[in-house]
Amino acid sequence: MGLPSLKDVIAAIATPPGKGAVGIVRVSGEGSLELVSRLWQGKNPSQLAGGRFTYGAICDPQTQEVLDQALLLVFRQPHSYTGQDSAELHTHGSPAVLRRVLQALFEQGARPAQPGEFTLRAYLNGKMDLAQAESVLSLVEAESDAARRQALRGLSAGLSQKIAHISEELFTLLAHIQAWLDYPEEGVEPAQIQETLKPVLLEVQHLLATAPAGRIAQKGARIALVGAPNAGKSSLLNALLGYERAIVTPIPGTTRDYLEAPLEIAGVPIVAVDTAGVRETEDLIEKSGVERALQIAQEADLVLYLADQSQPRPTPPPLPWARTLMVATKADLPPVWTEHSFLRVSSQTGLGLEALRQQIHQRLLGEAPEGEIWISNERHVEALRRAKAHLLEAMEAPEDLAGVSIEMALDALAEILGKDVSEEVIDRVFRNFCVGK
Ligand SMILES: Nc1nc2c(ncn2[C@@H]2O[C@H](COP(=O)(O)OP(=O)(O)O)[C@@H](O)[C@H]2O)c(=O)[nH]1
Ligand SMILES: [Mg+2]
Repeated sequence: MGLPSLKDVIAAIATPPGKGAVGIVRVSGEGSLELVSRLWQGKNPSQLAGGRFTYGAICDPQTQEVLDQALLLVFRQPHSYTGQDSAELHTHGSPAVLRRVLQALFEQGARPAQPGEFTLRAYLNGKMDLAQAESVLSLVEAESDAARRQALRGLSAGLSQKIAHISEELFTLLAHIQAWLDYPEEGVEPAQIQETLKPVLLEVQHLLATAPAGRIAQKGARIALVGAPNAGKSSLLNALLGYERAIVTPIPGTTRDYLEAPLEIAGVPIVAVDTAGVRETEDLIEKSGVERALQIAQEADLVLYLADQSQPRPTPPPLPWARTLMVATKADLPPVWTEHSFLRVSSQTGLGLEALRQQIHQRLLGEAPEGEIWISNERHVEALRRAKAHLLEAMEAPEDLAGVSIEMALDALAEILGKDVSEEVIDRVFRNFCVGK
């Protein structure tokens, strides 16, 4: 099918559907200012300086009917988002106005923009690389402060610079290897190849290690609260939420199903799942609740295993222990047992709650230090994994073959920035954008 032409003038509504204070129609492409001028009553857009607003009215050129009073913002190539002459019409935020304005633009020869086509043009015109374009999408979709920060870091080329830096080292090494192949007497020692590759490999591994945290910052995490009946799960959920969401009773087996509640810990959107108490039971409803609880624990990003320290210690259920935090509840009551691996918490007095929040944050995002680039995009993860595999190959290979593996690692890294990628890859990236972005 091929990528859409860069030459056409494209137009789209850039603001979300529905009514709003302001609505924005975007236009971009060669001749877009001349096209807009045919609808514009006011200062001639073709004579307006880039980056300037002007006030006027939008008219239907055929009937001379005024469609709305509006602001017009003009950008001149290459100083625009797309790198082309572009304009934004800021109208009143009425769907009726926006539709009519768009219609009039189409009648004057603009065509509807495809999803993400403005950003696609920015990428194809060299205004940003593919990783930055993907950050635009991540930023639009960011639902937490952590996700916003990461997307913004990507947009300001944080990842791109890191990839460029790693690639440079590999190019230099490649040149040395080439020289050695041409003039064996003055080239690199085999050990030198490994020495140079080691830190590069570490950097790639370091980036890959941030992927789980990056994904959680972008999409949020699910935390399951699991434990025996009466362990204090519902009370802890309420304490974390700060309001009474779940029913708390002294009767074991109150929560027979599960319930979900959204909360935020250190800027990360979290869905906490309160589950049925885990115990041997003959009650059919409770039994399926218990099975479901263990299932939810298996699927959660993090499990809180709760055990009441004022009662004899229960037998722990089968849980994914590597991603389970152990919590000793009712710490305001005298302990029957103590165990260092358990964090002592009282939902009643709030004791240990802050420490628990910190531990949750640490477990979810701990691999990815604040202030660094986190990988959150599946395409980047996949390319980095390939780069890592090729670098490992290069470490093992005889020096005359190491170069081939290094070249393949470089290709994988270049894909992240969108150098020499297929149209299919580009298409897949931009398909997820909305129209008008
Ligand atoms: N003293 C004390 N009692 C608690 C605490 N947390 C829960 N409980 C009590 O333990 C009982 C069971 O609590 P609940 O949250 O319903 O446990 P769940 O069955 O695991 O959901 C209720 O009577 C709660 O009031 C706590 O931190 N301190
Ligand atoms: Mg409960």
